[in-house]
Order: sequence, then structure tokens, then C-alpha cells
Amino acid sequence: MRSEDKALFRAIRGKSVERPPFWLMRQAGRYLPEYREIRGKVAHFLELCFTPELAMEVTLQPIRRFGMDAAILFSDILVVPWGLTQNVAFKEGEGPVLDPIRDVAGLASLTLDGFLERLQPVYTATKMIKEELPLQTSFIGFAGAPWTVATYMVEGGSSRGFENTQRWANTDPAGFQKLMDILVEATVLHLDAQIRSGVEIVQIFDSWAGVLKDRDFAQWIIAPTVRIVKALRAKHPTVPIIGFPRGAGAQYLGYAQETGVDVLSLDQDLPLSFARDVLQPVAAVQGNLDPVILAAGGSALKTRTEEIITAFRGGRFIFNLGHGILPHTPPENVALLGQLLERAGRG
Ligand code: 1CP
Repeated sequence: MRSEDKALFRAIRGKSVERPPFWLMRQAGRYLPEYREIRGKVAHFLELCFTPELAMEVTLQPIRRFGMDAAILFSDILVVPWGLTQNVAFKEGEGPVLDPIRDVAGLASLTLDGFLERLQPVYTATKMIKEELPLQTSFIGFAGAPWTVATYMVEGGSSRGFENTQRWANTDPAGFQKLMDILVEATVLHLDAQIRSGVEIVQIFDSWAGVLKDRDFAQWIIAPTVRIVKALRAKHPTVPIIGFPRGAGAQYLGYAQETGVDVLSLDQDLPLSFARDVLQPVAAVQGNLDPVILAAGGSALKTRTEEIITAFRGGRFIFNLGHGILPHTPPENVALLGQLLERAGRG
């Protein structure tokens, strides 16, 4: 089947669809017993990402079980700093750990030479997945946005206050810009290689965009994303780009207008009326069920799913969560969601 005839593309292009197409952020992961089984076979999370057979298997698991309209490549946003030769490890229960880079001198330890060669297993996995996917299923590739990836590189892992990143960006913006420039280039290389290996759509995850406001948002969120979108469009004009400036609130509008992304991935904090009246006319929208409600299930899930479908079904719309699936989500709730969307199609 041609990409343009698949449900996800039809929804993005504003063509009629039988029911809202859906996929879920982090649809592969620990809430699935079959994922935990594969995860248990490797010592380190990155081994899963860099062993094509295993990355393929966990990418396909949720598709087999629930029949989502899209598969997302199983990988992580932190393979980009790894490809730039920064040390990246995932510690059990602790999340990612990186050797932090806190100033311009630290950038000397990074290199773009050999970047694509180091990440070759990701692109091999991409090719293998493309061969195995059901014909009607779209294939999504992804990368973290420069700001979000930079927070992990500078803090040395997950963070709440982002103090080191904020300090660097505010006290030495020209130096911090050099890190952003490296990340823009690496992100374009990485997404271009995924597209050449078979993904049909790409998503740019700016999970920590909500930390920044006004001039900082323009400089560190919008500007680098504009550069990535322009570079990808020049090479792949028909590949849709999904932007996810999580937590950006009212700044979602300027982000959509200035970056020109095809789809806005909406977090669960955005009111449906604002999203429908202000954002949906500018771009297709994707979202925005609260992962907590998916984990709760039952009538709460049914009610909220109906509200979201009712708000967005008049325009370009892909059903998704506002952020990733929570690890304690019962898989039955994901199956129920699939049934609710099926029913929405029938009337
Ligand atoms: O042990 C495990 O199984 C580790 C859990 C896990 C998984 C399943 C991590 C560690 N990464 C992933 C896969 C992953 N990460 C995907 C795969 C495809 C899918 O969606 O099914 C994707 C798209 C990501 C993206 C990602 N990684 C983001 C952006 C989206 C988001 O959730 O905001 C971020 C911020 C990361 C960093 C990351 N990876 C893993 C952890 C524990 C973290 C830190 C998260 C944090 O700081 O809160």
C-alpha cells in the first residue's frame, strides 16, 4: 500500500477516514509482558536498541497485540549523544546516566565523524521492520529535539530543575549555541538515515520544551526545529513531520506557525477547546489522552476518549496519548481503547 493511502496519512492530509487512526507514545515497553521478557535477555537497555532482531521484535509487539495504525521504531532519543561518542548508560531504576558536558571546552569530546556508522544497527533494524510491518501500518521514526537532548547531555541524566543547562544557555549563549548546532546536524543526519531506511513519518520529541518561555523558547525550541524541518523538507518533501513541544501551552501556536510541522502532538495539559479552535486549523493534531486515564481504564477511559474524539473529529486528527504509556498500565486498557476507537468509526 502507498504511504499516502494509509489511515495515518489520510488523517494528516485531511482526507476521510473510517475512524480516528491511533498509535500510542511508548507503545512498546514495560507494560507488556512480552517486552519484559525480551528486556530480561539483555543486560543493558541500549543493547535492545542496537540489536536489530530485538529492536524489530519489540517494535512489532504492540502492533500484533492491538493493531495500531502506526509502529514507532524502537530506539531512544539518547542514541544521538551516544553516536556523538558521549558515554551513555541506562542504570536500573535510575534512568539514563551520561558523562556531563557543561561548557564549550567539553564539546571537544564530541564528534560527528563516524556518527552514521556508529548508529548503523538502528538503520538496519529500520529496514528489517519495514519488511515485516502489515501493509496498512505506517512506520514512524523519531529523534529528540536539540533542547531536550541537550538537557540530558548537560545534566548527565534526567533532571527536574535543568539548572546546569539553564546556566550554560543563559551565561554563555554563544557556547551553548555550538552544542545546539551539533545537535541540529546530528538530528538531521539521524532522521534522514531513518527515512532512507524505510520510515514514512518522523516525530521530533521536545519533552522539556515547557521549561522555556518567550525569547528562550524562540531561540532554543523554535529556531533549531525550524532548521531541522527545512533540512528534512529539502531532502524529503512529502515525509510528514510531527512536532511535540511538550508543556508549551499557548506557545504551541507560535511553534506550529513558525516551524510548519505537519502535525502537532498535544500533551494532556492543553484544553480541548484551545486545541480545536486555535491549533487544529493550523496543523493536524495528535493526542491528547492523559496516560493516567489510560492506566485507570473503565468508564473514565471511555468518557474521556469520547470527549477527545468529539472535539477533534471535524478536522485533521490522530488519536494518541498526551505523553508515554505508564509502565503499570494494564494491557487490557489498551485493548479497550482500540475497541472504543473502532466503535467511534461505526457511529
Ligand atoms: O528498561 C527499560 O525498558 C527502559 C525504558 C525505556 C524505553 C521503553 C527508555 C529509557 N526508553 C525507551 C524507549 C523509547 N524512548 C521510545 C520507543 C518507542 C515507543 O514509543 O514505543 C521512545 C520514542 C523514547 C523517547 C524518549 N526517551 C524520550 C522522549 C519521549 C518522552 O517520553 O518524553 C525521552 C525523554 C527519553 C529518555 C529516556 N529513555 C529512557 C528513560 C528512563 C528516559 C528518561 C526519561 C526522563 O528523564 O523522565
